[in-house]
Amino acid sequence: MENKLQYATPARYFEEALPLGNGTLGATVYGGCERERISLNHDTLWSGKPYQKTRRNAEAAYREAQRLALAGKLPEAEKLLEKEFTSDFGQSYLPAGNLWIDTAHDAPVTDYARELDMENGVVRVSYTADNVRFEREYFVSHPDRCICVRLRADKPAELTVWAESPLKSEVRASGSRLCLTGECPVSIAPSYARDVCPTVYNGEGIKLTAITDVRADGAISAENGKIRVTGATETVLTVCIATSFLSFDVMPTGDSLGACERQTEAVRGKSYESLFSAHTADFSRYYDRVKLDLGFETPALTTDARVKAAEKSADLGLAELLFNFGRYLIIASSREGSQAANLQGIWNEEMFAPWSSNYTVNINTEMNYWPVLTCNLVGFDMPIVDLTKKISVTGARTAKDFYGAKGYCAHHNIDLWGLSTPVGAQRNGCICYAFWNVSAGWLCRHVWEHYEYTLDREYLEKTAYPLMRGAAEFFLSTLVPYEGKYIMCPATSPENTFYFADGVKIALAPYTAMSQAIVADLFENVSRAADVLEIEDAFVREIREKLPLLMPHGINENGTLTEFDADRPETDEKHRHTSHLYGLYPGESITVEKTPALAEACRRTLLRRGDVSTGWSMGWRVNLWAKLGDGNHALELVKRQLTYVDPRERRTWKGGGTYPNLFDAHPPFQIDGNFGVCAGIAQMLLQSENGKIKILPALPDAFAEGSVSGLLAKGGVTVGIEWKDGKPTRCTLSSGVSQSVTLVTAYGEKKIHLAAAEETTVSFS
Ligand code: FUC
Repeated sequence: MENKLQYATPARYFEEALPLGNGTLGATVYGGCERERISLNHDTLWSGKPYQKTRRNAEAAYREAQRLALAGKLPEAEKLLEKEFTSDFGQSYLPAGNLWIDTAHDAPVTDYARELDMENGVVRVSYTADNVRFEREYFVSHPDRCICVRLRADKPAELTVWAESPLKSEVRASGSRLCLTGECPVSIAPSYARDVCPTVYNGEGIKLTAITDVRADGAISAENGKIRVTGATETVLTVCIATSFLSFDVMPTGDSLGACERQTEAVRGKSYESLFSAHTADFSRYYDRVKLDLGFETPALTTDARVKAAEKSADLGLAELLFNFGRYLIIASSREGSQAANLQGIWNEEMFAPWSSNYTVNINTEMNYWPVLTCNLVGFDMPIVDLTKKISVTGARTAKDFYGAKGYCAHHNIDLWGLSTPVGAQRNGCICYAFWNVSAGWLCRHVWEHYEYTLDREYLEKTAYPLMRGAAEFFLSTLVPYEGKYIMCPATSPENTFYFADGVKIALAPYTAMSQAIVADLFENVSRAADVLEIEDAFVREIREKLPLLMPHGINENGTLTEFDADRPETDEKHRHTSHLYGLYPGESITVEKTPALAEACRRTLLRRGDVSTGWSMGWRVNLWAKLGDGNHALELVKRQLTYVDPRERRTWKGGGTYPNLFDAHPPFQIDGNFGVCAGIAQMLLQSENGKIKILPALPDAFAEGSVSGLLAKGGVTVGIEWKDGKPTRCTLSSGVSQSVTLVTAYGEKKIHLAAAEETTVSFS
């Protein structure tokens, strides 16, 4: 079983260091001997304060752009939107700082080992120096809301603990405590637009307090802003972090110092052993829900060496490791009540992180949540539901101001404050990402799926349906009639462009496959939700009337799926986004059985786009191939995603792959690819849609024998599978409620009845 990441040297780069987290607090551990670095994060540490952008003439510009687009004047429509519709970029996710531990070793280090034990959420480092054996253990506790580090030496040793932060900050040491206080800028530019605004501190930004409390069996003293420990064989550091963030719509005036002090006191009253056991019991309870065994031998190599070696000879155990790492990262970065996992989950060391480490919702944020429910982590998806709630508030104003529309909408970027307006700041070419108004529809797929996996009617009625209804109302009030159908007009297909005329590249079309597919998906799900809730009103009637009238997919002359309104000449045949395939995955409208011609068009599209792409893009393609039932091609993509990326090339923008710490490389690091590939591997084994549970729907030939337990299918059915020679031998199913399900296997379809809370075993021979 592949449950560990292992290394023989300390990390030099972030992409070699090991991430720990409890959804809110993040710690990235380098494992240095002479000097240890632990970088610190808190998920509410962002630049900015509550804000809502608007543009005075936006609605008029939108209407005029719509008229121009319908008249075929696409470049004019695009320019107009660029100048009159886009507004400022959003705010950034910021680092809290670093905790440093200096030791007094001056001898060479031997017998070094560093590992991430994913089952328990623990990092361990051990080595020998000066004939002393050093052993360290690190974890981030959810029950006790703190970062813990225990440093042991088999002879009394000394160390110095200090901290610093790139924020406006100061550090004080007194007694056995180190207190870092800081302030976030109230405004900061994104990394790609540092020219557009300066970094501004005016006292209104979020405040931070991080208290490191030191206990040791030796002497502890505070000296020059640092804590010094001497003559100790055991030192325990606990770090509590609090911020003044209260809510996206309230000034951040919370008492971070008071909150942090209270938490520090609460932790102080507990022994290291009790902190450790509460943490491991909590973490492993979730991690152990799923067990995958693909039966491959684990080679005696460190994890980074394995990834490198896999380029020459396949190491398929890495697929199992990558799957488990995805589950590990969910538990560490997204817990009920935490902020949604952002572009880097919760792990970021930079003031100007790539793409502000914010929420890019034209694929990236949603991809973070693809594996959550199938991997039996119900509840860990709630942060994305909460994110949707946030934009249902800010996005109502955006819908009104920018579109004169009902309901709510958001565009391609969201931040802690619920940014919902189009960004781009009038930059040339910004429309390809900025003018994209269907994100609430995509987010609502997650809102709905929580119901599908839990059958929690109260959640559906009180939380999901109102959110889905608001998003659908926006679409109902913006759809326009066109050639006997309804379209969202104008529209883009995230970040792709086409040649409008010789040498004229544009992004704006009268409509696009993705916008149409997202609207159709939402309307379909609203209709299903209304059935469950027995709602039959004018709104539901309109949804059901318009659903069959939405402009459907088209197929190009070369057999690929049409991305824009027509068979437009591509500017980049290998483009990383596969937005037009939304209906295949994550949507469900295209399936090999129901819509074979469209499924074939998707297959041809994927072949044309090729396999080599950015990390997340390959992650998406694993899922798309799995949905097409082609496990072998899906596995090819997993192997590609395992391409070793040297951390020194973190900003080269060369092909995607995997860093030594298994973080996905766009490059640079983006966590979405980790979650995408995790979901894709799950989809090789289990898919559930339209009342059917598909067992091993896309098993690669190379995974001939194995077993998995604890996956979750829609309907809240826990599924275990054992297989041999590529075919299932045994399947176990259990559900909290009694229900009938249709099992689809290589042997055909079988209807079975599941009694509430009883395990049903189906054997195949
Ligand atoms: C989308 C993608 C980019 C990148 C960014 C964060 O804009 O097109 O490749 O992943 O999000």
